Amino acid sequence: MEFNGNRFNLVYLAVMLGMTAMSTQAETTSSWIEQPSSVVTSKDVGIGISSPSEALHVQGNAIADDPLQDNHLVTKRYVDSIAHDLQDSTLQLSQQLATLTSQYNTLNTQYQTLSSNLVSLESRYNSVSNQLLIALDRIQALEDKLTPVGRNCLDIITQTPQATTGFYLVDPDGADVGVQAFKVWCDMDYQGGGWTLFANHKDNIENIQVGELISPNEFSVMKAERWQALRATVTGGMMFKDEHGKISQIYQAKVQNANCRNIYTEDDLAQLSTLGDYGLIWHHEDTNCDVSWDFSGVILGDKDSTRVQTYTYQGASVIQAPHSKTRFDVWPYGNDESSRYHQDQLLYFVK
Ligand SMILES: [Ca+2]
Repeated sequence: MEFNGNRFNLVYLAVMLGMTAMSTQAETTSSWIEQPSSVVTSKDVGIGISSPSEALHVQGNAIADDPLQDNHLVTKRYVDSIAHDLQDSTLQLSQQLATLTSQYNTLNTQYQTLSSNLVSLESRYNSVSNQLLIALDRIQALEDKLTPVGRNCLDIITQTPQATTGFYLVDPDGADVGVQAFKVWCDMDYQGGGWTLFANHKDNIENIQVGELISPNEFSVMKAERWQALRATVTGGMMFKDEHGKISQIYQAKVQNANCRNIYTEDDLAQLSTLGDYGLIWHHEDTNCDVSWDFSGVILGDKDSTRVQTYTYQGASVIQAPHSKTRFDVWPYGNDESSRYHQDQLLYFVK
């Protein structure tokens, strides 16, 4: 065992001083410590015998079993007791260190095991996730095969009368030609169903967005090539459903015979040409095409520059001017010439 603390050094020095003094005056030297010759050789202290064992109290420096003051030197018994105490403390600390080392080793082993298990679990999780994704892809493929595919929603409900309102796969221009089949939202309830949603729009849209999937939950319009393929299949006309469930309609004859603009002249729903202050997807007017007092129309308009000023309050509206002879076939807005007083949003369907 080694004692390197300052306390031991002080004790050691004190003992040496004490023994030097004793040897100088009595020519006798304690046998319990080696006495360096360089320390102080003359001190006013009492002299012990060859094996001092009792406290000696003297004037000046003192040799004491119980050193309490700065000028006390210490006895071997004191040094032994301190050494014994240090031995005990060191032993206890060693035992605690051994215990802690053992506990650390145990915990470290457990940690290694848990780490290994975690790696294994992560690996299994990744494996299962991949298998799940593969399975979901297969389910989707099967669903697509099971879903009835038609040219439009009317085709689907004709083939499958029990079809309910929701998303279906359509290929308006037929398989393997033109556009690829794509999903559409079909209203299969109103007037026997078969209505295909091609736009969802509201007032105050600065720029119309083209959507991959046109749904009642997102404002967007159908891609141009899909719209062109879909409109070629229309046989029943148009329907517009506002956010309150109110429905307006134009039957197919009027859709086809609009003299100013109809769905067959507007190829890109996101880039409708404007007339006056409107972006119109359908427009019939008794005289001229200047959207004056005798026209009916369906607005699918956005700002798209500063040219259109009415987009903020009737970007999605239907209009039949008071003197228009061409009326909507279904008009739920009373005597008002514009639906803008009653609604802000429209779902645009064809059938
Ligand atoms: Ca096709």
